[in-house]
Amino acid sequence: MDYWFSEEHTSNVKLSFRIKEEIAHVKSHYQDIYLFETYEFGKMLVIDGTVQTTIKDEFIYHEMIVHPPMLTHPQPKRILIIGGGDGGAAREVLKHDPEEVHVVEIDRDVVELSKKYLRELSSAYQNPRVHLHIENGVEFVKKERNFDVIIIDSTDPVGPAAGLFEREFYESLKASLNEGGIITQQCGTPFYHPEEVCKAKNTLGKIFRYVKIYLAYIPTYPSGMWAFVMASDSPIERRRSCGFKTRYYNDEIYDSSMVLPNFVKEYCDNYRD
Ligand code: AG3
Repeated sequence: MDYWFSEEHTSNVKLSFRIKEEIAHVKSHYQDIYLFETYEFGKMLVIDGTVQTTIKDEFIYHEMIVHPPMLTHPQPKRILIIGGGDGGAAREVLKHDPEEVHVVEIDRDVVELSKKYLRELSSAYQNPRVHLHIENGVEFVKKERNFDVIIIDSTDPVGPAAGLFEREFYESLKASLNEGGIITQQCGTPFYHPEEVCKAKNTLGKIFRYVKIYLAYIPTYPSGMWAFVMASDSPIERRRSCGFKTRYYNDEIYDSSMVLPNFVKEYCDNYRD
């Protein structure tokens, strides 16, 4: 019997994956979490019906949420990751040889499942420079400061992650950054939800001097076209090259990922809230 998991991308579009095995299903305090073994993408983490990461394409997302901001900052030493409980972003951050990496994940079950089944990502937790905090990121940034780079690796802006896309949270982020600091956030698909992408850009633009959207192509996410946003009070430009091997990111991609199609530019230029 065929077993398929489908994520609903809109009420009229679904993307389906043929499942070899359901490895785990946990209803945590916050979310409904599945770990599947899929035929095409290997292990896949699904939260509240949305694909978070798969072994086959996670490198694209994790390289792109980490390397652009890390190579924009002249000397990133203290890094904060909000969300990112699977450890994938922390694994990429470690390649930059930082002094400290703090991962603030609200849902302990995401971390536990990843430690058990997604070793390719969660191996980062074995590094003594990585400090895990099971806490609400919104509260964490109200009290902790002095970060050079803050990476917000959350779920979609509905449900437990909604507060991570609000102005008040962005203001706390700014207060938690060192001079020259930078933040980056995954902000959804401009194809189906340009309003989410442009809202993030617009709100950050009220607080930070420089804001840039950039894109990556992620096969398992809705429409495949995914947006991230960087914000800083220092100009956003590449200050260093990447000194290690990558599978998606390269120095040309730093610039090309910020070149936006007209429908995205126009939507954001006309966006008001
Ligand atoms: N976090 C962003 C996933 C967003 C996917 N959205 C969706 N499938 N509708 C990924 C976490 C990886 N560390």
